[in-house]
Amino acid sequence: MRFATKAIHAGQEPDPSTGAVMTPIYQTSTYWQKSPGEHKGFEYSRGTNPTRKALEECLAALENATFGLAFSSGMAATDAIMKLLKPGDEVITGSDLYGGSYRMFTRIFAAYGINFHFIDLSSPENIVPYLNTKTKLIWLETPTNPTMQIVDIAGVSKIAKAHNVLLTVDNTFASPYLQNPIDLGADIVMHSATKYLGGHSDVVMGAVMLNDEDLYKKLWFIYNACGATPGPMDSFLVLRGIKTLHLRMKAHCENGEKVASFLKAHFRVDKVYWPGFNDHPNHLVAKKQMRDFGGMISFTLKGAALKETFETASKFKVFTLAESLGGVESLINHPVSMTHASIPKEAREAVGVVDNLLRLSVGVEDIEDLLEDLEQALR
Ligand code: P1T
Repeated sequence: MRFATKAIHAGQEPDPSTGAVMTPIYQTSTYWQKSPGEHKGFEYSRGTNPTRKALEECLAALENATFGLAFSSGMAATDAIMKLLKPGDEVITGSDLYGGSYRMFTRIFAAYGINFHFIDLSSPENIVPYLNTKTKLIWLETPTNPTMQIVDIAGVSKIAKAHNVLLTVDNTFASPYLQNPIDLGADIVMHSATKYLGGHSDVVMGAVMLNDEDLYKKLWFIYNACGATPGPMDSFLVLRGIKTLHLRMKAHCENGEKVASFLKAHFRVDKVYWPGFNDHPNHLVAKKQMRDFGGMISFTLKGAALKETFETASKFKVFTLAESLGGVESLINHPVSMTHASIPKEAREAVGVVDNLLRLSVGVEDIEDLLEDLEQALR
């Protein structure tokens, strides 16, 4: 099946008990057993639920993976993957990363004896000096949050495979519509399904997709044993959101390109971070591994201090000042005080997360309204 067909149908059949065309919300915590252990494949909803199962099959299909797991948030998905590691293990990851991932790595897993190297991943060879026998995982985002750096997934995968190190790609910003890391050699794909997969800013969820059965079994054990699994209502919402993923992403990309070009030409704007520009440092890699360039854009306000940046961020009327991204509505975010506040100043400024940086999640509203809003807010 092709992408749009998978988005609408994968994992979903008319309900066997009623013929309902849409997957029902199986709002139950537990399931009848005829005699102990004799049941229809479902025992207890922390581990298995039919609505969640349909979603997980759909998620796997979108990433061309064999297995899918849904978690109660993107962070819960990250947490489960990190629990594959043991004290003394080392992780190589990017220096530009979602603030919550950085916080979990440095303040939760570092305390359990896992060592993290935060490095510039713009060139795969940068990884080599950090590899040693303790290296067990490479964790990368591409495009990165919030400066839209592009990491060459196939290039990193080649190095990871040669050293027997697992590669996980956080594919939240691209969505499976724009990029499929498993096809490029990644072992695990992770998503904050809160974003483009859900698509309507009405649910918090995480997803993990992979091919290796042993690894899937290990992750399923953690998922069931630790229990950060989503309920049936949230599973239904993401399953429904995914049905329009391809339509929404097309519109996000179209609007994104126009907003990026508008910003680039604006006298109050200094840097614009968007992988679709020819002069983006890894534009050619983006062109090779992504189908389009997405609707996430960051920019700096020329010469603006924090106060002026706050004033500008508060002037938007169509873009809503809020954390998160990937919904149909446009959002504006100030990374330093919002999504990336938990990263120390020195570390974030080294990768361009400065006081006058603003991040846009360009939604699918009428482009003229979005450009007029930018025009009035930047006046
Ligand atoms: O919020 P949650 O569903 O737990 O997902 C965490 C997460 C993981 N990875 C990336 C790349 C993310 O962007 C996020 C969440 N990010 C935001 C809330 C944000 O506004 O950037």
